[in-house]
Amino acid sequence: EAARLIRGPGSELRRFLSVYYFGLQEMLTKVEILREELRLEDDDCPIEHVGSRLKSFESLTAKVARKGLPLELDAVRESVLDVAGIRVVCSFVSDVYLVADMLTRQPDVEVLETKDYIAVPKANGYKSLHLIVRTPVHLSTGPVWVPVELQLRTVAMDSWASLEHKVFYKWDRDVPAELRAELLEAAHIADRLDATMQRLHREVRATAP
Ligand code: 0O2
Repeated sequence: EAARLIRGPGSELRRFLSVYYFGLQEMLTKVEILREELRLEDDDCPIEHVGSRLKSFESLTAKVARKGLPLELDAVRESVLDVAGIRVVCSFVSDVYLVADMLTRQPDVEVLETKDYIAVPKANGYKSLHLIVRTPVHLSTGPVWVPVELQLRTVAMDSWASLEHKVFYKWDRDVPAELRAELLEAAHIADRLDATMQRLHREVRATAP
């Protein structure tokens, strides 16, 4: 999908998006190397799966409109920091912070913004750790630091978020109150699952032969 977007028509947009595509590849490589290394050390890898996307042109223009910005590439460059996005799904809540720390300790990864929706969930029940980081991409003209949004969450949080996302768009952002309440209850169930899995994980680590 990302590769298709940068080959599309419109060279200015193509150049604009290509820089995010390169930033995405750089950051993705860091995540994949970390994942491989941790997997080699221990079969019990804290990263379950990794996804990535370049924001679609439709989603980008909708966000620009929501923020009341002009549809100009300079304004978008300054104000939309999630054009490139990576989702890292981890086994346990503690792994989310462990992996975030391992990635952001790298000298060429600079944290621009942190939103910890695990510590302070959104009112609808959404939980994830969001980081905006930037990393250098070495172009023919020199280095360009590219922002990438990292979303880190557990399997339970991910499963809740993907269902909620579908419901949200199915109802065109206007989800009936009853359904919202059920989604909130489901988020609490996901929390309890995470807490139990975390406790079992600790017990197994402490007692396994
Ligand atoms: P898509 O399709 O993922 O691109 P800001 O960027 O700070 O101006 P924003 O975009 O609200 O404001 O930032 P935030 O809160 O960090 O959320 C950005 C992304 O997090 C969203 O991207 C979703 O992927 C995810 N997200 C945030 N809140 C929710 C939620 O309540 N439910 C679900 N399922 N996902 C959420 P986009 O831009 O919406 O879309």
